[in-house]
Amino acid sequence: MKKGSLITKIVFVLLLCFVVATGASAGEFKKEYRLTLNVGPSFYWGMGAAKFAELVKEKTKGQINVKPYYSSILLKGAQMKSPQMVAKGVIDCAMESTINTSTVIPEMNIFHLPFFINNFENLDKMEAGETGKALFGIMEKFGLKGLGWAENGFRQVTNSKKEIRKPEDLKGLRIRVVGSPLFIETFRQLGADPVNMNWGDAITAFQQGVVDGQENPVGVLVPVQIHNYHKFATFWNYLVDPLVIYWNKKQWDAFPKDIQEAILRAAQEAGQFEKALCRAGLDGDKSLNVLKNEFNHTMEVSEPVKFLESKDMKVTFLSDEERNAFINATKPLYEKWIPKVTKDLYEKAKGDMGE
Ligand code: X2X
Repeated sequence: MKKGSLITKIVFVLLLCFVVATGASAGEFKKEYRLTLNVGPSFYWGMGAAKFAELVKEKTKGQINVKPYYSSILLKGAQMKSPQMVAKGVIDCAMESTINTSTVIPEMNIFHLPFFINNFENLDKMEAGETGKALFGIMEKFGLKGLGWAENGFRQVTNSKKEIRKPEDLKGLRIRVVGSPLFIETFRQLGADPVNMNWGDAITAFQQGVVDGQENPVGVLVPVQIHNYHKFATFWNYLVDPLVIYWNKKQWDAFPKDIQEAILRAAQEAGQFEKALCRAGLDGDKSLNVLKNEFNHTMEVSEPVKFLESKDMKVTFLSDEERNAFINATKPLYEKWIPKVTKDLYEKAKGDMGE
């Protein structure tokens, strides 16, 4: 045999081995991993999901392709169903509000007890502390692997009728709330007339005046241009909904270690980015600086309160005394809801917050 042809043969065999090896590893993964979320791509939460998909691709060197499916399209709008669908493996993963996870995992309501958490510091401590650990443990039992936290934000109430400064101001107002019993009970307790509705139907309801008001954080209020429908906002930070990035556990457990690590890092980083979007202009310069220095991102609306005011909204902040009236009015709910979130988790949350 000529020397040249032997080298050609060796190169050919090596090439074949390479093709088989890479082909086999590409075949381990699905072409697309479907991620569900409840809002559209222009929301800060939607931008966070796009960031997660981008970072997963980058950190797994193109091996894992996550595609966000916005506006609960995979759930036909039924926003509370994401955990079941991901646990069953019908959908691969999610970036979802704790509210939308709470009918399946009631312990998530720890974030939604009215006037319990009150500020970003407390929330961060809970997520990083015993509360976060316990919640991820509960999710695992349900077939979901929690990867990291992001945020929708502290929720504020808006309406088209009048300024809200005291519980009596809510009397008779038709307020759209998400289909969670805790939200319905909270607004009933305050004397309002809560209307349970999926987010997918809410904008039409605002446009048509089917409801007088709603409650959501600035990461939703600004992109959705709530000022087109409502003239009054009360910034009362009454509760918060973090977002959880989670994956079907069975699928997750089958991923190789390096892929798991890469996706985890993507979830942490996307969470940090998305939180900063939602907090920008609400925590001094802190989040604006994170966006600028770590993500080279400039906010279109860097001062959400001023932005809403510039659109002729009346934005009301409550005095301590006014706030106390709401706290007292909603306190009776704790008796029923602490057992539902469990006393143990409630104590863990208080411990994390240093209370
Ligand atoms: O439905 C809502 O209000 C929203 C968009 O905030 C959630 O998905 C929890």
